[in-house]
Amino acid sequence: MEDKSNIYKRAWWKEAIAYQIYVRSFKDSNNDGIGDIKGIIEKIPYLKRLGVDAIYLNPINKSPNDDNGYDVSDYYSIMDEFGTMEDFDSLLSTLHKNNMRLIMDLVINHTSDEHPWFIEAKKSKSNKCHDFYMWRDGKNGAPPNNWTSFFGGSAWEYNVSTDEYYLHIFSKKQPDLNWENKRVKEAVFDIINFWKNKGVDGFRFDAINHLAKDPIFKNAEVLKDGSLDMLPRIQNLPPVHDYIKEIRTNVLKGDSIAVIGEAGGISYEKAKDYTNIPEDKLHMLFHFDMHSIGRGEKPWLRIPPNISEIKEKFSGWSKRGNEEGWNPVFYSNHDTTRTLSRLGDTKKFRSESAKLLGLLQMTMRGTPFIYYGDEIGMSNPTDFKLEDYRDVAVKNEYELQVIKGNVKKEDFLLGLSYTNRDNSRTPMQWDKSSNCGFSNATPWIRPATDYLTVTVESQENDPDSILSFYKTLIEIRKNHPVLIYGSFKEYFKDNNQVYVYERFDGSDFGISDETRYIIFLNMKDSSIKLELGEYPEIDLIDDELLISNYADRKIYGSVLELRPYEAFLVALNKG
Ligand code: TEU
Ligand code: CA
Repeated sequence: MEDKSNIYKRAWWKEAIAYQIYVRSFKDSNNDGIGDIKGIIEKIPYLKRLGVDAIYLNPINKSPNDDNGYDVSDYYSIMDEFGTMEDFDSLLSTLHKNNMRLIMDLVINHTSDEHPWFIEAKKSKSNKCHDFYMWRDGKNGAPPNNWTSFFGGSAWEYNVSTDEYYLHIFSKKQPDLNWENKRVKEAVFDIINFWKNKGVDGFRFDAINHLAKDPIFKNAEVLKDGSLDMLPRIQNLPPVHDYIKEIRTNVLKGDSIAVIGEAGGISYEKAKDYTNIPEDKLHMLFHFDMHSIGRGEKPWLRIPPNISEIKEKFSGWSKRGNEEGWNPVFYSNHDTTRTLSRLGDTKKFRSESAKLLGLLQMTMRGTPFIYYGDEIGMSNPTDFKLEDYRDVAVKNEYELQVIKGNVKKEDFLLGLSYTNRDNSRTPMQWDKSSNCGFSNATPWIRPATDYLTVTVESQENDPDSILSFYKTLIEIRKNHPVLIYGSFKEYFKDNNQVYVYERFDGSDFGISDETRYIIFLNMKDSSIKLELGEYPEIDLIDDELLISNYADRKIYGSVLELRPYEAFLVALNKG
């Protein structure tokens, strides 16, 4: 019987407030229009004041930036645009001096096609690096099968020197590594060890669920049921768990270093396949649950956010038992659009809905990952033209969809404004100067449209701002560890407008706080009356209101009127 005690062990990565930084867009210290490591160092005091304990950086290794760092050409160095290894060492030591930590993004499913391994591999079939990648013969001059890339077009690229194709489930400049090859694993273990020995506190392994591809692919037969069937053959296959176990047992033993993986297509029901045995698996799993909320059946068709779906997902993750592993809590990152534009209201109730989203994130069971800019209510640009987009996926998809006449250009553009990743990659809005205080040079991507009004500068000293609200939320979470480790219970489950839940206990983790914390969220832009009578256990009388996004919130009586996007947290002092 394995030792279950470590499931109830407290850990820094369970208690941390994490903050994701898309380095390219955070702060440019040398005015080349691109964010960099020295820029992050400059902003550590800001992050410290916010209450951040750990920063998660998108990839910083050397890269030609076909996919903004997710195409690595040298794992042992820092991307030129982001600075030097000395800058990295200075960042890490400054973070550690501030009692903060660094989680690194490592891309181990594929390399850049400019990585030395691939430059060698494509030379000949007998080259020592050839089987680092996944090669197949074509069929009558066509690719081995009709698999497609996540970024549009075929998942196969022809290589003249060896008259064969290599697999790339992402861009053609991101050839997939062959994890069946022991030498690939050993090479990756060495990379992880290098950064671990430098003192990195955690790793987020990119696209880890894709490390294994299905044997069907070995026959390279054309798939009968079309390329959409491709996903089951390239994600979440059993060997992935063997590879994760090998990483854990060979290089990342124990729980002092956070081991996080990203896995599309997995939600709370199956996450335990990745996280339920701490010593062999991941500590946490990044999912894609919130990415498609609000999307119609075409990218340019939007539907109102499905509140019941949002509740089901967040509750599902929070209800996971300790034995299933730990959770991250987030709704946005660099692969989707801004949360406020997707789930909140940027027009009439910007402040209320941004604060509601913050309150939800800070009272869930799991580690909050604040995506840079969400703490000030940044939102999607509303006026991007085609030439303003930088995402590698846009160029391919535009060719395939518009040039080939399948989609009207205006629909394609509208679809980008609702779904493209660049919406959440605009420069951090520090102040209302010409480039948001991000840079004195023209930024690599245009600022969002609201950059003049939504800024750190305008909010940092405003006690009623979204930023101040996040700071208070973070303090409350840290001062009430039941909100971190406590159990989760939901009320009004079937109501598709309000989200009401309770956090309580936490004694499994040695917390002795009898207080019960009740969270009320009105997830829509209309008021609603809530009859508490059916839940006498939360009939509020003189309990303590810890935080509310409406200044005049009174809690009493058994009927609550919740105003648009009204959100508050009550401490029930009853035992
Ligand atoms: O994203 C992974 C990803 O996009 C796929 O896993 C897919 O979308 C998902 O499985 C759908 O179910 C990571 C990075 O976050 C992204 O920014 C990179 O572009 C991508 O990998 C390639 O490195
Ligand atoms: Ca720079």
